[in-house]
Amino acid sequence: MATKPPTGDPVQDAPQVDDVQHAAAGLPAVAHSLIMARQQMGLRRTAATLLKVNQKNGFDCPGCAWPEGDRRHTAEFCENGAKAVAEEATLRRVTPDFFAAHPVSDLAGRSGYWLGQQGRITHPMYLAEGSDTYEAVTWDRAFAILAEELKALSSPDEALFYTSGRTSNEAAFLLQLFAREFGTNNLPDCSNMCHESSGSALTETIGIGKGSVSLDDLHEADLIIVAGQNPGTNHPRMLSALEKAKRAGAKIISVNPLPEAGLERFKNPQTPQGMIRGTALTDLFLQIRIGGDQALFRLLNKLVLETEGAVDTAFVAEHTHGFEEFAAAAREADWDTTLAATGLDRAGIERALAMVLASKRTIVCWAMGLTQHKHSVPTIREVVNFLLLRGNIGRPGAGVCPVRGHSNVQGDRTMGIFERPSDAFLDALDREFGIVSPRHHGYDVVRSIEALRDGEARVFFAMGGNFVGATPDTDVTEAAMRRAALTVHVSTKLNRSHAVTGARALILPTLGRTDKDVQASGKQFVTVEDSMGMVHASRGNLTPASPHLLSEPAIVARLARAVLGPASTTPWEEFEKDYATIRDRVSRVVPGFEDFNARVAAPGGFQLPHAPRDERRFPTATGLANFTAAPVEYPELPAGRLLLQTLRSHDQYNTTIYGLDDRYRGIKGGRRVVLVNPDDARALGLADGAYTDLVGEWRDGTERRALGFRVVHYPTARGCAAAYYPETNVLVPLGATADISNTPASKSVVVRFENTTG
Ligand SMILES: Nc1nc2c(c(=O)[nH]1)N[C@H]1C(S)=C(S)[C@@H](COP(=O)(O)OP(=O)(O)OC[C@H]3O[C@@H](n4cnc5c(=O)[nH]c(N)nc54)[C@H](O)[C@@H]3O)O[C@H]1N2
Ligand SMILES: Nc1nc2c(c(=O)[nH]1)N[C@H]1C(S)=C(S)[C@@H](COP(=O)(O)OP(=O)(O)OC[C@H]3O[C@@H](n4cnc5c(=O)[nH]c(N)nc54)[C@H](O)[C@@H]3O)O[C@H]1N2
Ligand SMILES: [Mo]
Repeated sequence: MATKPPTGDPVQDAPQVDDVQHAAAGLPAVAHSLIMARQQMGLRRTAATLLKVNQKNGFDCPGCAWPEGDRRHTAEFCENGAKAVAEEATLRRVTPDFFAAHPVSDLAGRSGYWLGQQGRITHPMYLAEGSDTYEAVTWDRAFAILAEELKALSSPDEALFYTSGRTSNEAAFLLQLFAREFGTNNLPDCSNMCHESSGSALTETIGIGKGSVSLDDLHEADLIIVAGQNPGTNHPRMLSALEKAKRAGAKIISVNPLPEAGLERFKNPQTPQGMIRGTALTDLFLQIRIGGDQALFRLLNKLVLETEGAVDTAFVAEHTHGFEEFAAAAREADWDTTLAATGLDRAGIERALAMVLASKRTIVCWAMGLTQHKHSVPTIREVVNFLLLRGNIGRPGAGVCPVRGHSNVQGDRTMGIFERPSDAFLDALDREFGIVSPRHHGYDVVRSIEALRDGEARVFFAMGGNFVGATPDTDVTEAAMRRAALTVHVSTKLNRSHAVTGARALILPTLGRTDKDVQASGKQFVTVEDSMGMVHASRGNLTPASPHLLSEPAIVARLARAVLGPASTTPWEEFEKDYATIRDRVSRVVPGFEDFNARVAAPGGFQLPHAPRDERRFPTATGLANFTAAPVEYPELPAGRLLLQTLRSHDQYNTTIYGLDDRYRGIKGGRRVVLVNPDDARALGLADGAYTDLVGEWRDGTERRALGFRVVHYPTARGCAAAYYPETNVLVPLGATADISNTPASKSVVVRFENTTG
């Protein structure tokens, strides 16, 4: 199996290398975002949109799930938020004429960058069986096709309903309700590839799969450990919070195989002084080997245990379970194994320990660098052990902070987008709607692909996202998708998933966050939940990209009516007319949403309850916070191989490619690069600038290839390499997933290098 760079693409991938940057944000970031915004939407629209991001009467930034703070300053946006807005508010259009000129076979040869650059989709489009060209279709006909295929299934479990995390609470609630009324829990979502490992680890240990800190906590912390996260690119507004914490005296440890510019120094564009000098953020950089975090935290835990008076014994006695077993396991930790697993030196770990012991309030933040490994769940549990030991959960300035990706990925899960819902949730849903939800679990993302591959699923419906672009094992996944009877994408923009279809396919164009949403009862707003459990309203203010778009709630409501017919007593028509009626139902089904409509009217919205944070109550199986004692694991590396992580460049939003530069890392004009430590590169005979194929080796003996990557000598940790996703998804085997959470292990792929031939 080999995946070649897409051909027929006017934009050539010719990466150049420039200096690595040591600071993030600042004037260049503002300038870059404005240039791109102007190119996409012109001056007037740029002003109309960018001033409304994250404002009281504006829309929620579709960029990321970082919370908004007090929402008072104008221009509370960051470079990547601005790019996300420009990408959506673009004036470019993909019309039926475009599809006539570009058959599916043509689209399939284009890069993701090219597809995204074509603009907003204007009409519902249908690809008939045997045809190579999408044609415009009426909404009624589109829903009739969907109903026909869904009703023809021999079981509701042959249908898959995927959600990407931009979907509003209202649309998500309707989609899961429809799926369950239809009869399936097959609700895979992007979270399965993202923070599922965090959810799994936290639910078992503290009783709720969400972070326990607020923005104020970050501002008040003594020590913030940022592990496996690149906020300068992916959560730029987090840098303001880190800066504020530093000003108040906090220390920051960054744990990462890469020296990420945003964590080194932050130039705050909102202050004149910040623009010039900036603030150094990281006090201690632990340049860890990929997958070494569990070993690091385990040793730190042992060292804390061995320090007189360091353990919060009162907290441990009153609030936790499993301490003895955990302590016994931690005492087994030894320096040699830890140094081998982490690639760190003793002095670095001892400095970290001193900072840990000096801190009364510690927060650990993390993202994909911790969640996408085989042993991610035990790694995150070890982080929880670390915090529990010194009582760092459930008091100000302390706690767990998994930093979410998509702007409403956390809210979608709260609304019931989950293939393994709790009985309590389904009971409440059934009571409210008089339905009988299926109780057996559904498929997550990886199992959905297997089901398509094995002919066990036949209809694939996606509420946003780019399923074949974002999922692992590209060749396997694309072949699986092509076996479907019908694939349907509710989308704003074109992507790879529209070109890799089942026998029939539909594209259902929808409103984005920035678009005005008017229904029969008047102008609507939707709601979202950020990474810290704050729920607030989002109102678009732009004239929609086309008069033919339907909102996401309207699409689900009409789909439900077409499929379920008069037998359904759910008021789908009412829901479409007035989203407040959806929120009324949510308030009776989902705990924490009581009086939803009234409370969301408050400026800034409201905070969802979180028992560990609010009352040091841990709703776990034991009723206490659970220490755990998993064996320490770390990836093994055969000689002549490196561990490859697949990550984001500065110019992309997941599979949406904004441009071909990765400014902070000094890469320009191309994406097919592989970053290798110069010493490893010399040992492997990889000259800077040489082209190499990446060959993924999997334990079952199979190999996967990604062709033609430019080698860049780069200061990553020894034994490690990095290249961008989604180009490298082809290297991640479908079976390579995290234990328990089943999240693709896309941050630790064993690869060897072969000279590019031809
Ligand atoms: N601009 C922009 N913003 C985004 C996104 C985007 O694509 N573009 N995506 C959004 C989404 S959905 C998500 S989930 C988040 C993702 O946010 P991040 O998790 O920051 O994204 P990645 O680029 O995957 O970066 C992973 C980081 O973990 C480090 N890392 C890799 N392996 C290890 C390891 O084993 N240990 C440690 N300690 N570190 C490791 C990498 O070097 C890198 O710094 O961002 C969200 N925000
Ligand atoms: N190798 C590797 N693979 C990964 C990752 C990795 O780090 N490495 N990261 C994983 C992670 S963390 C995630 S979250 C997933 C992301 O997986 P997805 O969420 O599926 O992918 P995105 O690229 O975010 O989806 C982009 C598409 O969403 C559509 N869209 C944008 N806005 C809207 C909207 O408002 N409504 C609707 N209906 N559609 C909209 C557009 O058509 C756009 O093309 O990828 C995962 N895959
Ligand atoms: Mo994500």
